[in-house]
Amino acid sequence: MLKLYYSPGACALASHIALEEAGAQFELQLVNLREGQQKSPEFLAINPAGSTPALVTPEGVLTENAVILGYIAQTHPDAKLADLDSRFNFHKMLSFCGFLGASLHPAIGRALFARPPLEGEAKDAAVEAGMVKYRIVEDSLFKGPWAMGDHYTVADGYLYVFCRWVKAAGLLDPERFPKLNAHIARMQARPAVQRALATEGIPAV
Ligand SMILES: N[C@@H](CCC(=O)N[C@@H](CS)C(=O)NCC(=O)O)C(=O)O
Repeated sequence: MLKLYYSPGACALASHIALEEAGAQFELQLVNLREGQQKSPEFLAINPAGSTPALVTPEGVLTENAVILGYIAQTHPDAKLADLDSRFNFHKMLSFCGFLGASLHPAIGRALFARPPLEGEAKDAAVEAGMVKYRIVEDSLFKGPWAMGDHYTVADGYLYVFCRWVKAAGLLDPERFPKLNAHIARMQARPAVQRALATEGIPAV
């Protein structure tokens, strides 16, 4: 059985949604980031980087959402969570996930979750730098109606996590980001997403 280490509302929600969409057999293990559980020896033995998500599979541990998402899509082909017939399309999807994980996530994470929190001009500058990444998604990377085009993929759950953060923070103006706002609504209508939110005890936005 798969085991996902997660923290409510954090980026592991993307992997959680993918497991729900896949109809996978899995269990969840909470890592309390506020209490610093990610730095405990027990968790560092799972992921030495001290971050969630981590997915324990029968073959070993996988980390990094982009990788976990690709693994879930490939190991649950019947769920059709990626274009598994086209090597190019599959990797195009991973490119998108790579942008989210390597570029957008650190930028918006710094703006919203820096410890200690940013304030004043420093916060404004960080928010602006973060929202530049959402502009790239809204204007260029997002194909519609789903991230990669006509078909839902695991990349949609990943995009949703980050859109959820900025929507909750009042930063995703519907007039400036119509596609991303519509995507949030489309995601939150999916039963798998509703199950993941309910299990993590976090609200829709
Ligand atoms: N690129 C990694 C980022 C993982 C990451 O930074 N996770 C955050 C939660 S969103 C975390 O666990 N941070 C640990 C901490 O705050 O110390 C991924 O996508 O899996």
